[in-house]
Amino acid sequence: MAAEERKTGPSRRLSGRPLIFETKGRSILKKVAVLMGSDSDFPVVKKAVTTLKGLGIPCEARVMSAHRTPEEACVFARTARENGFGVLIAAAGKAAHLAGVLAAHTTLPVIGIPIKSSTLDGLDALLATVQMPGGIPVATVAIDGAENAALLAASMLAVEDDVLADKLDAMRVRMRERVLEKDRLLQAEVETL
Ligand code: C2R
Repeated sequence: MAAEERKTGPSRRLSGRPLIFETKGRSILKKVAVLMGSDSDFPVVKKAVTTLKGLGIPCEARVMSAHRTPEEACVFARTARENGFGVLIAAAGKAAHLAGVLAAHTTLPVIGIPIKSSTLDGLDALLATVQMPGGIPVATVAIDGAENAALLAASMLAVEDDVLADKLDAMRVRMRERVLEKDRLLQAEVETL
């Protein structure tokens, strides 16, 4: 959808009512917390931080563990809303309980990143993160899916922020152009075979 259409057009109406963005260009961004069970997760989690920063979203990155620092993790989640956070991203490997425990202590959206470890290739963390019992949701991205975790957090914040929504649209346009260019190059190479 074109940026102009987003701001003014009828396509973002629901039941005949316009959605919330009465003021054009409004941007009141909440922070995103990027929490990881260990500093050993950071090489993967870094992509979430760079993606958020690239979109101009304020974020804080912390090492925090439901196992090793349970008090800090619970307090962080309980106070996250009043501390200006809108979304929590939680990355953990192995018995990955961090995202679920944070989600138990806040009704802010929690996005889990299962981190690949050496022994079970991340399947352990994926199942521990995704298989939440009913009532306490965790939105789980792919194993090591740090970029998508950041983009999903951005999409959540963009529900009420049309400046951010425009940035996400622009990213999609650039991505489409890159893929179309790759397709053109592939066609040219296939011609030579
Ligand atoms: P170390 O490298 O520090 O031994 O940690 C971390 O996310 C990391 O991937 C090994 C792995 O343990 C994970 N960890 C969790 C939690 N805390 C640490 N899964 C948790 O609270 O869920």
